[in-house]
Amino acid sequence: MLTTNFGPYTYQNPFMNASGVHCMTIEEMDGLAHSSAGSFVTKSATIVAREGNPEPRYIDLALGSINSMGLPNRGIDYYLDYAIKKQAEMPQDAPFFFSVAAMSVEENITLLKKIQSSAFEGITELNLSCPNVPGKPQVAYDFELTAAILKDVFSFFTKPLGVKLPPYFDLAHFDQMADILNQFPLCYVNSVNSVGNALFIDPVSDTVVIKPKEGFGGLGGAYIKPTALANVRAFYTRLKPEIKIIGTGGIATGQDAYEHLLCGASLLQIGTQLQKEGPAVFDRLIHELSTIMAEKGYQSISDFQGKLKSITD
Ligand code: RRO
Repeated sequence: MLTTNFGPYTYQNPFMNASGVHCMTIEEMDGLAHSSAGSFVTKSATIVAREGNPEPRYIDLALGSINSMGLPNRGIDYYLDYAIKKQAEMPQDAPFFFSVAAMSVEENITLLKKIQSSAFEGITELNLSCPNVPGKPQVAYDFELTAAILKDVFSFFTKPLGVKLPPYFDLAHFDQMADILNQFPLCYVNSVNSVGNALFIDPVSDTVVIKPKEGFGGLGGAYIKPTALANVRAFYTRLKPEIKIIGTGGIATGQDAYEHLLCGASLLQIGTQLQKEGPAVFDRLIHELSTIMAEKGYQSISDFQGKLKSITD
């Protein structure tokens, strides 16, 4: 019932982790591979392993989470070795996702050249939206830089590639970014990364709740669902149909998942709620989404995907 098509691929269900959650180590990634999730993505990798920012750097909140992890990861070789071994065990029409993030244009190119020349046959996600590295603005808020990077990348990269985007808040920005993305043979866009540089205050101690960047960090969870839905919908209605949408942001229930699919998402990533609940979240979401679909009389996701209704006279 929950089978979802994603370009040439078919997944058993649309649910997977959001990069950064439950995917730093081989043990965590294997945990996802053996869970009910339809797929998984690795933690964004850089060329050299990184410790990330000082702790506390992630905090669960009643309505979501705030984080400033600072791109901690084991380095690309760790994830690429794992991915190449693991892909042999996975169905060929449902490959998993390999995320990379860089501190510079040159590092982006080096990372993707490494993947291009490797035996990895899955899907690569280029994270253009890390909000938490001190002194490094998010690439995807710089439209010219984003276009230049994609031009460089597609001069040599021929494997399936998608981009992870931050939330945008202006229709003009949706238009501009969609114009850029439509010029490239992207397989998908993933909207959204966390809402960058939020600030949460502990009401008892009057202090910030995470240590890096004087408490500023990326917001996730229920706080950001309406923004995530807007971004999914805005790109679904602007991008060429070959570019699929992964919906990420504020999915904690079957209803949240249903809404992302209604806006046009093909796959759904769970960040904050996976961190709070662990991989059992996927069983619950599968059950809840199936129940909603049955109540509405839908047999498959394609029956309602993208079919959000407007109010007309
Ligand atoms: O590691 C992080 O601080 C981080 C990254 Br790379 C990202 O893309 N999104 C996020 O919320 N945190």
